Amino acid sequence: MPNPHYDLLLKLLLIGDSGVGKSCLLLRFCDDAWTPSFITTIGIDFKIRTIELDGKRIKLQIWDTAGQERFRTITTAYYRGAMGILLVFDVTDERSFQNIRTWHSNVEQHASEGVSRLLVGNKSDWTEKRAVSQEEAQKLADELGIRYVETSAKNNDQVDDAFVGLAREVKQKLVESGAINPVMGTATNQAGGAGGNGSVNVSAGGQGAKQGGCC
Ligand SMILES: Nc1nc2c(ncn2[C@@H]2O[C@H](COP(=O)(O)OP(=O)(O)OP(=O)(O)O)[C@@H](O)[C@H]2O)c(=O)[nH]1
Ligand SMILES: [Mg+2]
Repeated sequence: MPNPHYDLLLKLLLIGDSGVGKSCLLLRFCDDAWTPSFITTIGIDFKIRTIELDGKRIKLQIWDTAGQERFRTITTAYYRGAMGILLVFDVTDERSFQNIRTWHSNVEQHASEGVSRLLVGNKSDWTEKRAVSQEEAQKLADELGIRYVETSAKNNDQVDDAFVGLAREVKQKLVESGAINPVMGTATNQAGGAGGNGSVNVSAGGQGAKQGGCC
């Protein structure tokens, strides 16, 4: 039966060191909210937002992982089902930038082949504390063959661009691979889901389709 609420379901994943602002980016994108307090993520969480792309309703299921090392086994299990991954660092924290190489090799090791990736430098509002230049970050992104976006969850700067841009890239790849047709009505094969509606089955780690939550 056709799903009346969306034409395509995409699963995105946020990874990066603890404290870089992954949960704040998600809170900003899904709820347009901001909090200065740091409540570290325990395990994994997710939020949903439906956007419109080329006249189609795209439901984004965005998984937010804990950056802390002790949750690494749980969080890595979610890489496989991701269609797009945001590798987030904090532009005021050099170490979080250096660790991007490790996060990227984890993606190479555990995510599905051909997954779309985006490098995100968060906290761009905090100019006086900046430790990583835009040029430096762009150079790394070029080396990894991915795009770079600088965001501020606090000031709501480029947050939509980051998530929507990645969703657009994922959708484009699905069209190019033939998993969905350009108008998303038919030819869904393994990426297809509900009633030939172009929905993508993105269940990961045995999680049910709840509206948000934690392991
Ligand atoms: N100035 C500034 N601070 C931010 C921004 N985004 C997040 N923060 C702050 O950074 C801290 C950590 O943010 P979180 O989103 O919880 O970090 P996280 O990456 O989810 O951390 P883990 O869940 O432990 O992996 C909080 O105190 C936020 O208020 C931003 O864009 N600008
Ligand atoms: Mg978090």
